[in-house]
Amino acid sequence: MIIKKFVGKTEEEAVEAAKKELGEGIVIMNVRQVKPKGLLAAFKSRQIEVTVALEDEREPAKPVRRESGQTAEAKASGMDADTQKSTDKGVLTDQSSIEKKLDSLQTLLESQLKQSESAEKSERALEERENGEEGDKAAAEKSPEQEKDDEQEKFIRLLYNTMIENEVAEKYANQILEDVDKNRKPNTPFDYILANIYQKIILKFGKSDGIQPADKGPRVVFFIGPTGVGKTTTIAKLASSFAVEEKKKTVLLTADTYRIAAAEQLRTYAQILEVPFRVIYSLEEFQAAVETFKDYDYIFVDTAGHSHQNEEQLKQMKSYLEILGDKVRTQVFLVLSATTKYKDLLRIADNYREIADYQLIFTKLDETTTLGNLLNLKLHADTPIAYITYGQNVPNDIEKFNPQKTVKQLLGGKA
Ligand SMILES: Nc1nc2c(ncn2[C@@H]2O[C@H](COP(=O)(O)OP(=O)(O)OP(=O)(O)O)[C@@H](O)[C@H]2O)c(=O)[nH]1
Ligand SMILES: [Mg+2]
Repeated sequence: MIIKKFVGKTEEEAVEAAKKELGEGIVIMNVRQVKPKGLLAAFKSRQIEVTVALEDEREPAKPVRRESGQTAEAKASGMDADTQKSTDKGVLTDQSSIEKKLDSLQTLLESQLKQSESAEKSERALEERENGEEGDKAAAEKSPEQEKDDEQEKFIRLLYNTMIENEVAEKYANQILEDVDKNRKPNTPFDYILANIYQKIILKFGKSDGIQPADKGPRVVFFIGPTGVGKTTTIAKLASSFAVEEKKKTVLLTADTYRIAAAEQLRTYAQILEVPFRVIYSLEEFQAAVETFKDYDYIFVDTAGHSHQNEEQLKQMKSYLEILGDKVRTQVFLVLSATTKYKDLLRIADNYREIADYQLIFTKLDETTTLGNLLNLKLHADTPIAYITYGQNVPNDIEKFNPQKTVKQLLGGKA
């Protein structure tokens, strides 16, 4: 894994610089404001520092030979001897310490960054020395201390249990930790292990782009999903952001003609946002509406929530998704509630997969404290989470999905 920092006037600028150097595959680990340094600092504007990671095929940093009293890794990570002693004793293997560590993940990432650089340097130095002279071999072959190994294992088990408590599916928790477990060495500091796990999960979430403008013509965006998950409310939140904040030409359509109240709900939002609204009763009406609004930026389509087991309705929805053909750019979002049971979510995701490729939106994060299903569904459906919603307030309670907060929570950080 490559981890690197980039600085820019804005987050976008820093991310652009990162993409230029490392390619499109980067994942953002952390974003923070940095104060300019130096004599003229007061005259310089604040900058944004973005830490990015890129999974690569290279081997992880090799273990570093122990130096007197303090491991080279601990030294490299800027840990003083006392801190190291306390981690050796396993002080970190309780929840409150992990929370503290997670609160300062930026520092962890930094120490890991320094550490891998310094590990490479030490390794090179070691190779040079070994090539140059005999002896010293005994020290290089020093066996790992069992006690430390046990403490590390305890630490990893604690993280595993925390993930399971957060309802991360066992198979995914195992996948993540097995990898870390395999690569740890007796002198790997806990900080390094934790930062490594954090990064692994962030990379598993990957990146998502959310709703994107079409190159030409409108972007037709469908919202599908089970009853009552918050499709209509989510459309209102997003429409507000696009129509009001970004001043994009937006129109709301509803194909939900099963309940009069459902159409009225969206009509009311359209009136408040002062955007056009249509109820669609047939495929022909749908095509006509898309034609009418061909100069618009976004056409949001609300659909009827129904049981994902109702094949007739699923088929009908599929025909809506397909009727526009290749000429019109579409995007589909499967809206899921974070409060739905894991097994049901899997079935829903599978059934809707048959009608479209979708990205995910998770609603009602305010109604649950366990976010494991976000990771489970991302990995099961192999599709990004684009947005999360966390309340009934339109337009505020929505944001683009940012895995950093969720991953901290999955590892026992504060909500
Ligand atoms: N707590 C909470 N409630 C939400 C959230 N999003 C939507 N709701 C509520 O969930 C209920 C259902 O929301 P709708 O937007 O009507 O859901 P829908 O998916 O359109 O439902 P149908 O059209 O019946 O399939 C409403 O009371 C919303 O206020 C959320 O993020 N958190
Ligand atoms: Mg609805």
